[in-house]
Amino acid sequence: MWKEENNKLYKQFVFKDFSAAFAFMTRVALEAEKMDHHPLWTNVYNKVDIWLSTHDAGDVVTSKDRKLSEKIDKLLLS
Ligand code: H2B
Repeated sequence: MWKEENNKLYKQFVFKDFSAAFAFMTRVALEAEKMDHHPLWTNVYNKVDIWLSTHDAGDVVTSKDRKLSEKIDKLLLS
């Protein structure tokens, strides 16, 4: 579940290893680029933490963030 905290949508994703985590990040990167909406994220081995906010709107959560979060969740299913 995405959590809204500190004006960001946040979720942690856990994979079986680094390769799976990085493959996921590649897919997210392509989607983010298409939307011109880029996440703040970290990756350590099999974990990817993502924070979404809209810098252009003053670093708050907007519909762009909600849309990207939904797309990211859908990437996991396909
Ligand atoms: N990503 C995010 N997360 N928020 C933004 O406001 C944003 C972005 N703005 N990616 C875009 C790029 C903007 O800065 C550029 C100039 O299009």
